[in-house]
Amino acid sequence: MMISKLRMHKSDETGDCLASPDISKAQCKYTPKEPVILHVDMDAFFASVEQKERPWLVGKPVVVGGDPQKRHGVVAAASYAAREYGIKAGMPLFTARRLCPHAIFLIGRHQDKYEYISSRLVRIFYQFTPQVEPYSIDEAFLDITSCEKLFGPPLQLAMKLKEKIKKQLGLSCSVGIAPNKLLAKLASSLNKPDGLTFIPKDKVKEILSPLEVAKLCGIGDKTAKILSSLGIHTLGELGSYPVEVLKRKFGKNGEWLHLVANGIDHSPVISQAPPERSMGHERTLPQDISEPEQISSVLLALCGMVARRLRAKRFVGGTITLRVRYSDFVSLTRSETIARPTNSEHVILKVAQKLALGVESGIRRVRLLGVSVSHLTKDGQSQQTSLPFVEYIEKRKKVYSVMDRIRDKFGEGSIRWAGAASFI
Ligand code: DCP
Ligand code: CA
Repeated sequence: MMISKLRMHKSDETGDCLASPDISKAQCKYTPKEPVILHVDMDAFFASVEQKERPWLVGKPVVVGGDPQKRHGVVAAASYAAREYGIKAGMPLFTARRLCPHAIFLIGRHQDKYEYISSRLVRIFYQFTPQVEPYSIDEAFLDITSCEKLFGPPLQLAMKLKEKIKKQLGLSCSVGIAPNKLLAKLASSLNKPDGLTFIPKDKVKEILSPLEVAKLCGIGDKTAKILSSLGIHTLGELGSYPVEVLKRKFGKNGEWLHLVANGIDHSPVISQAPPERSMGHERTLPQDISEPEQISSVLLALCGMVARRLRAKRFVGGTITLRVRYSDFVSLTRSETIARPTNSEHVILKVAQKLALGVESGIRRVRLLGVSVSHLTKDGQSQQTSLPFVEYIEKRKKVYSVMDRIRDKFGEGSIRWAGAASFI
């Protein structure tokens, strides 16, 4: 098996490889009860997603941000080739253009797409452990303390995870493994891109000491500046600085700075429920139907229920699936993916009706109908909508919200759209 860039830690001049390919040896240092935390961070996330879609951009300087023609707008993501020119996230786009005029500038307007990849990523994490804490759109902590029996030692698990992400999403990530979240996050940042770094408990001090204070998550530029004015530049210097002086200078944070500089962090991985894959409803009808109006009426009721569930969990879905079972028990499903994920029953209905036309549901007698929505992502992401429709969509959203509240209070059957089947 190919091991992807198992690199030595920069500070390790002895050649004692932290992420040793000799996994069994590295692994011996963990006793089963010690926490094993893994941090995953996708490499140049938005830029890599764009490169995956357009393979000819792979290896090229790619910058994702706002419109480069406009003077405002900043870099959201820069490919690693772009970073060689000094381009980094948060930099004004015109500066990035000056640094590398031949870079490919893409407008990052596809937040939904990135959210969708992110939700697929989270699903991959849950295949390894139920203890998953998504940290940002492209980062997560995984508590893999008890996963050895299923997936082997932590480094082996990490390699399997990296391979799975590569195979299923076509993207690379960097992984850090350590005894706590703080150190796992640090570890994943040490060998980017496509890195795999292991910080064993007995090397924490050695690894942390020479690093600049700002390398640690939570120590920003402002704090680093104040520390620098005290003559503290490295984590080694910070860790051995009198904690009382730090407390006087930083208040409560003084103690925290002392602890983290010594690699101490007891924060648990706060896992969330695994994301739902799809939401749907189906009904066996009281009698077989074939009239298009009857079918539409049932579909409207089903779409209303699905959309309500999506809204309740603040999801939108991009793929709509219709399931039909005929009176002769033959069943089939048809799906369509829409450009803008939705939780509107009217949008779902429109697609379901179109799909129903394609399965002769107006000709053959139908016994069961079902509608489901998959490719779920969280609602509320920026979706570009042409202006005339914004007002219309907002009005509709208000109606949905009022109907949802009425149903919350008086029950599901208390209100329904005119034309929706009442027996559902
Ligand atoms: N992002 C953004 N604006 C920023 C920073 C980030 O829109 N100022 C978006 C784009 C990034 C994504 O969030 O691709 C993830 O942010 P990261 O900080 O993890 O950066 P990258 O994944 O791009 O790069 P790295 O390989 O350094 O993690
Ligand atoms: Ca990242």
